[in-house]
Amino acid sequence: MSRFTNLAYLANMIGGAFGMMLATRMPQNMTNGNSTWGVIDAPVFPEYLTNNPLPNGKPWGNRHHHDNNPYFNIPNTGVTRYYDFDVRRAILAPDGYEKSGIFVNGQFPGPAIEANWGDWIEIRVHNNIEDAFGGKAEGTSMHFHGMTQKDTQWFDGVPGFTQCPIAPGSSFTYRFRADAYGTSWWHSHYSAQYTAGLWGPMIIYGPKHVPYDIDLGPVMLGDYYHSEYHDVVKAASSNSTDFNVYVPWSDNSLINGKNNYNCSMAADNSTCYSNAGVSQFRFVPGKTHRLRLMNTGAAALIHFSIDGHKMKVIANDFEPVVPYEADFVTLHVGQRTDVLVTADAQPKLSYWMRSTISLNCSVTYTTEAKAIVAYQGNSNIQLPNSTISAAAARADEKSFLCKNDDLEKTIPFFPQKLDLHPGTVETINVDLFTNATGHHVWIMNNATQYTNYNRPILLEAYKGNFSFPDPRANVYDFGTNKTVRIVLNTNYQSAHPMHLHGHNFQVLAEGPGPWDGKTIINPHNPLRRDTHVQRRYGHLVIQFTLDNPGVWSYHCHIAWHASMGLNIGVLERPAELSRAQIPFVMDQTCDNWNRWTSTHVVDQVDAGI
Ligand SMILES: *[C@@H]1O[C@H](CO)[C@@H](O)[C@H](O)[C@H]1NC(C)=O
Ligand SMILES: *[C@@H]1O[C@H](CO)[C@@H](O)[C@H](O)[C@H]1NC(C)=O
Ligand SMILES: *[C@@H]1O[C@H](CO)[C@@H](O)[C@H](O)[C@H]1NC(C)=O
Ligand SMILES: *[C@@H]1O[C@H](CO)[C@@H](O)[C@H](O)[C@H]1NC(C)=O
Ligand SMILES: *[C@@H]1O[C@H](CO)[C@@H](O)[C@H](O)[C@H]1NC(C)=O
Ligand SMILES: *[C@@H]1O[C@H](CO)[C@@H](O)[C@H](O)[C@H]1NC(C)=O
Ligand SMILES: *[C@@H]1O[C@H](CO)[C@@H](O)[C@H](O)[C@H]1NC(C)=O
Ligand SMILES: *[C@@H]1O[C@H](CO)[C@@H](O)[C@H](O)[C@H]1NC(C)=O
Ligand SMILES: CC(=O)N[C@H]1CO[C@H](CO)[C@@H](O)[C@@H]1O
Ligand SMILES: [Cu+2]
Repeated sequence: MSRFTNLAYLANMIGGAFGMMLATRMPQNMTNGNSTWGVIDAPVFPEYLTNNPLPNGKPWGNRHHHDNNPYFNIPNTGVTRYYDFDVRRAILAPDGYEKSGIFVNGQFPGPAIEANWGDWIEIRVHNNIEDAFGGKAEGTSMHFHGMTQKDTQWFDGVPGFTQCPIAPGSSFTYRFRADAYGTSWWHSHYSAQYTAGLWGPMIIYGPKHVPYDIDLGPVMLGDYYHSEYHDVVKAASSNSTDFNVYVPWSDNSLINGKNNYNCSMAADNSTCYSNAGVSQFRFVPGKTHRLRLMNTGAAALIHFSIDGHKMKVIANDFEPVVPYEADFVTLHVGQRTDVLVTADAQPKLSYWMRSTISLNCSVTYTTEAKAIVAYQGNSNIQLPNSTISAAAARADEKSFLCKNDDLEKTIPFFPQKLDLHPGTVETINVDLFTNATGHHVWIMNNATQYTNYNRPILLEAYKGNFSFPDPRANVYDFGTNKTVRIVLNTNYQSAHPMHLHGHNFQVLAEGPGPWDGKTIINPHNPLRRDTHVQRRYGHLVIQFTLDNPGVWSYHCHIAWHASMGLNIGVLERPAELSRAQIPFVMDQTCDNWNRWTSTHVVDQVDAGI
């Protein structure tokens, strides 16, 4: 099955119906495999899952909107949600360009993980990535973005940090608590493998702090590359002196795994179709819809807007915020923003939803992904002729600095004061470095992280070894400090969406130049989330509480930057690790990996995470 032979589709094309018309878009199985993301009238999402009957109404009992900080007072539902992930290579054409990728259950984007706040989630991952479709067998490992993994630090999914990769032909079961609620995603953390298609949304249902009518579910945004991910990583960390080589260009921008592509731009367009079709969403007139925006791409900063509609921001990552109005929303890789949209426009028309790659911050051959918003009752959906709002059209002018919304604007709904006397302050300088052979790597205080897949740091620490003399491990042992403040400064032109595992953090300051050591925005209640942008030529100051023994990656979520070593390990309360119960399966996973790597050469083209 190396090529599609969908007769109905070919007949359609031969019939001359070529272009962007709705009726002639490619069949869903050719573009997105077994996935139904992006089709009109896809099922909307429930308020909470009810398949396991629970007494007393909602599964979170009487926790209501005044005392329901997502990270505290987690309900014990006694329920486990089971998922089975078959990971293997296949050929799909999400934007019309046929290419080999790596998918879960043959779906792109991957299946949604759904749970109620407080449930346990169990995901059995089968690594069936084989030599096929131009790719090779390789390891894998799955990360559940934003989950703190308290007491389950083994299941954070970062290879070389918390586990050995899952060897081809092996399986591994992740088991963790849904210990925060809101919108997130899961993705492979093995090299830049997720950009080959190995990701999907994760929704944890919980109390609402703002009322709405309909949960429209995930709206997954991101840049998209036609080259195989190894090749992109190699180019990014190459010793080419050509900026356009070591800063790779994306080919397209997708919404829920779809967009059209202009095949004339492809070097080889023999298996490229210019009518893949775009995603479609249904609004119910007069109702307020929740859209769970997430940037699941590789490298691009994105602006999101819907023609003719205003949005209200209600959460960033897993943190509810005091609602504010927005004409557009800015998301860098790994970030989520929940918005409410009231369907108050002319219901007979349809409207473009737009996900626009910032050309000031990223490089791409296709800037805009579009999707269609049509109202219920409109049975004859036409291509919209709506136009972008003036404010959204100017989004990129303001974003020359490649930053998130001003910190002043985003107020956590559940206030939390800042500890003004952190146990330790670590200042780290971030820069691009050209090494002796001319290769490009990122340095953090002069060190470039490189992962040893065969000796995960957490497993070493569990055995009582807290010393990582190889500078490439890039481990910071914060011991038993109560709180830690990390200051990142950069003189370089790149911005970085910095993601910390195991925690949500407070953002104290971000701005131009190095931090002055004083300025703190909203110290009585600073912004909290798990991913925030360090702007170009600027600083980002975060602080978090060391309440989660383990080793947690703090890395740039630009896939290519992580590949080029922009990553540190936060070692937290290591002495307590030996008291934690290590599942025996961790050693078994390393045995399987060691056995596989003794007969196969691992082509580790990058830092490994
Ligand atoms: C493929 O590229 C050629 C040359 O640019 C162009 O003439 C042709 O229309 C393209 N095919 C498609 C399907 O876009
Ligand atoms: C498609 O790309 C080709 C080559 O870059 C360009 O000449 C053409 O105008 C593009 N077509 C559209 C509809 O943008
Ligand atoms: C395009 O705009 C015109 C009026 O401006 C309207 O009558 C027509 O229905 C619109 N079409 C769509 C698909 O929205
Ligand atoms: C430079 O970096 C590249 C990519 O990380 C690495 O393969 C190479 O060995 C480094 N060269 C030196 C001299 O360290
Ligand atoms: C680029 O790196 C390769 C090794 O990866 C080395 O052989 C070559 O000399 C380097 N080129 C330059 C210009 O440094
Ligand atoms: C990084 O290296 C430079 C040049 O070798 C040196 O001046 C600087 O002190 C180093 N910085 C750190 C934090 O080690
Ligand atoms: C501790 O772990 C590191 C990294 O795996 C290793 O280099 C070092 O030799 C270990 N030390 C001991 C005492 O085992
Ligand atoms: C606090 O963290 C620093 C590293 O920033 C470390 O040197 C120190 O030992 C830690 N203090 C405690 C009490 O663990
Ligand atoms: C300084 C800079 O490059 N600004 C550009 C940001 O992007 C907008 C729209 O693409 C351009 O008009 C600006 O010139
Ligand atoms: Cu980065």
